[in-house]
Amino acid sequence: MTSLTEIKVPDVGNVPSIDVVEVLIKPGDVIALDQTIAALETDKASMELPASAAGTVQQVFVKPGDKVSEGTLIATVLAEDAVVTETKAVVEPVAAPTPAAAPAVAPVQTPAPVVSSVAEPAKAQSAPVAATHINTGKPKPHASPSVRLFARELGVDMNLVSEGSGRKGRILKEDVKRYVKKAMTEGLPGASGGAGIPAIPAVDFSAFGEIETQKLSKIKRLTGQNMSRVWLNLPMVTYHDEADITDMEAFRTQLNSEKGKDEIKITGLLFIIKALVATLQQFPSFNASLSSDGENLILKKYCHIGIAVDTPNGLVVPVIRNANQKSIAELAAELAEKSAKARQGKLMPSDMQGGCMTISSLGGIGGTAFTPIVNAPEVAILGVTRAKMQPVWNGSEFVPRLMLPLDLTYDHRVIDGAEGARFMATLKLYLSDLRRLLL
Ligand code: CAO
Repeated sequence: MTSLTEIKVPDVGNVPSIDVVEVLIKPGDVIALDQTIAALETDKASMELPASAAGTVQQVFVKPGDKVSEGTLIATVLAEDAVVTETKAVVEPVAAPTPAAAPAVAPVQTPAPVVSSVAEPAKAQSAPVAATHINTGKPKPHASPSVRLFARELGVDMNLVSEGSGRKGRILKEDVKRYVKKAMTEGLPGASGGAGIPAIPAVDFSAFGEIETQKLSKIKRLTGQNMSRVWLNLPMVTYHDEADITDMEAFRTQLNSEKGKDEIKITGLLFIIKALVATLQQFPSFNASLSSDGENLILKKYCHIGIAVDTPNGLVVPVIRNANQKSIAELAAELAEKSAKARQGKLMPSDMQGGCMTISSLGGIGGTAFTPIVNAPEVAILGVTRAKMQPVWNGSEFVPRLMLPLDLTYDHRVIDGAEGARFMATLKLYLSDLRRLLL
């Protein structure tokens, strides 16, 4: 059964002239019950007009700029099994201009608000922003439904968008765009920890004892911003395993015993770089980055490895270019030079750009495992902690083997668990038998 139903302006409290600000439907649209179909505005309030019937829009009788009043026909709808309710406008107070003397929480008087007959679940569906709204004590921002929808699509909390540039402080699309641009370039405002997450509240620590405030170094501040951005943007998984480096260590010790006093010593990290580049060549999706729109994987034909270096000013990541083409001696010289430069604060920005994958080695300090954060837009990072002699079962007996803990964190949008495990298995194979690097 179908029937033609009229949607009219409901009783909004004896207001003779209401402006049509926006019309959100056109003939042919299929609309749901309570879907917002128009934005109306009086001197004192902004209203979202919900559909009083579901079905296909036949004709729309108003356009933005029209003046309407109670009973004005807005649209006709061909309703199937027509469920028709009495239309009730959802009225929002106008946020501005609020009289300066009025308490911040007091909304401007609205025309006798209409008591909504819409069921509670339907209300919750039509107002998702309100459902997640952090109570700032301020009146709800004044904006049309399409601007709210736009903000919702971008994940913007309308309450954080400062005063709108439209009439009576109405928030326009441009204001939302400006807010997003600001958030992208300057970080999200102090009122929020990012992505709408409430910030950790400020605490007066001096209330509990003596304190001293130290300014963070620029590197620490930038690292902090970058880490937070990566943490919020990347779904990361860390996979842990151990490589048997007993033979590698014997080889390394032998090489170092052959070296003169002033020659650069070979550390295990150099073999790890070698093994990593060989593994990367077998797993191109690890030597890659996601395009910024998330649509494409950009595979890199070069293999530049970043090495996290601990400095007095904080963490920096110099990059060893074309690490796959360098010998252990060349890698040793370059790592020594770059880590010295890093600790003296002499690295140039170009020394830290273009990395394909990063190694973060804490092995010189200790540890059994950790969960390094991917150095995005790279898609994976390898963490290394301290090698330890362990009893390993060889099938007939326990034998002492030097085991190196490895932690592989990857961006799960690009790499799945099985691929991560296979990557680690290959890396372990190279580390446990360096001869395989010759193959
Ligand atoms: N297991 C056991 N011993 C290890 C080891 C490991 N996994 N890794 C290093 N060692 C040993 C080295 O062999 C060396 O021993 P000797 O003094 O007997 O020769 C000693 O520890 C110191 O090594 P190192 O750290 O100076 O040298 P490296 O090549 O292993 O690392 C560098 C170089 C620059 C990566 C390192 O000095 C560094 O800065 N690491 C910190 C990285 C970091 O901060 N990561 C955290 C990032 S996430 O916040």
